[in-house]
Amino acid sequence: MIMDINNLGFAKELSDQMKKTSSGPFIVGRITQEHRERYIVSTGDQSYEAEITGNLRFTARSRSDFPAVGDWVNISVYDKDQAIIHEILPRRSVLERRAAGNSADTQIIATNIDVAFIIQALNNNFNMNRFERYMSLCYSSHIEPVLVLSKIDLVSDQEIVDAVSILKKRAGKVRHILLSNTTMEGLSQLMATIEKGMTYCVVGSSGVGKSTLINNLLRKNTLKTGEISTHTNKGRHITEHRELFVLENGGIIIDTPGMKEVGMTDNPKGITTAFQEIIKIGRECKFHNCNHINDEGCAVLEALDKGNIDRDSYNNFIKTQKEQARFRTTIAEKRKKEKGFGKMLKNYHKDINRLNKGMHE
Ligand SMILES: Nc1nc2c(ncn2[C@@H]2O[C@H](COP(=O)(O)OP(=O)(O)O)[C@@H](O)[C@H]2O)c(=O)[nH]1
Ligand SMILES: [Mg+2]
Ligand SMILES: [Zn+2]
Repeated sequence: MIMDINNLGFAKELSDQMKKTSSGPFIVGRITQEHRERYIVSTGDQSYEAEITGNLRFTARSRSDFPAVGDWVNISVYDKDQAIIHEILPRRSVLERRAAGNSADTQIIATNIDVAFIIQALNNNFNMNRFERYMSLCYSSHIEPVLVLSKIDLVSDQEIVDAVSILKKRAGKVRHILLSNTTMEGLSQLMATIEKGMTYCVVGSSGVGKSTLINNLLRKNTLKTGEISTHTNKGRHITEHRELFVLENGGIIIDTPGMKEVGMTDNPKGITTAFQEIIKIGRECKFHNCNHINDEGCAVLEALDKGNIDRDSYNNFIKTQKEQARFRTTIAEKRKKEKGFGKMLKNYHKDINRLNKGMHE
């Protein structure tokens, strides 16, 4: 296949955008890999090892100001296969989570994504609450979630039926696919959802079959796969990384490392969309700022009593919302501290100026 920039999903809207923003002798490429602030950028027909400019690094205020896999970037080439990244072009969508630990930062999973395949292995990893978390992250940024239940070859038919009934009850409108990377059941259904020029990513815990799925889609063993024991850390160690691939049918797909925590970001849109049934009923509550926990005249609690809202889903809704509120507090505190620090710096410079003046007088 002869490749050019269009094979990476380069769209007209982007080229229009570029005409407006870019200047200088740059060429545009897409980040296909990231290894600790070193990047691989592809222009379709060529790949470059790239670093960001000092200026980009210097003006970065948070981790999301650094390039991520999926980003469109302006680069300048200075050697056969070496380049400098000057600018990140505006992101059409960003899949991100709260950074692990107790930080006030978010971490980008991938950018410019149309569809996320959220994978859970049915034999030991199925968890509807976690699905709802991933769905919330997708809906925060116009990304369509597709729920994939993998390793169906390892479970009984009854287990499949039970899982699907939970999916239908709690995410009835969301597409789902039953998959085995071993028998290939469901692979053609998944392949059929992939369109030319659109960008997809696979997300989920470690060991659920993300890389195996991509190998199957590529029809070759490009990515290393294997069981990682999370308890003992023994066994074959797979260095997991983010990487973008172009499939034969023209779809673009990004592999991501396994995630242990799926922390909510501060964007409330995702949770509101993922739990829209609850939100809709909540419009009937007596008070418009009802928090649906113990308020008088709460339509959500009433629906819960009548069995019109799934109790597990409700509990997860309350939990993720609380977590989001806490995260927002953490961010607000951080900003306040930064502001305080900024003020201190200002005063410091004022003092220095005054001293300097005094010396000259
Ligand atoms: N039985 C079975 N094993 C699978 C399936 N998908 C992946 N595996 C195996 O599960 C292990 C982890 O797969 P991998 O793709 O590395 O998971 P990742 O961490 O999500 O990328 C490997 O040993 C795969 O061969 C599946 O559908 N059925
Ligand atoms: Mg993997
Ligand atoms: Zn209410």
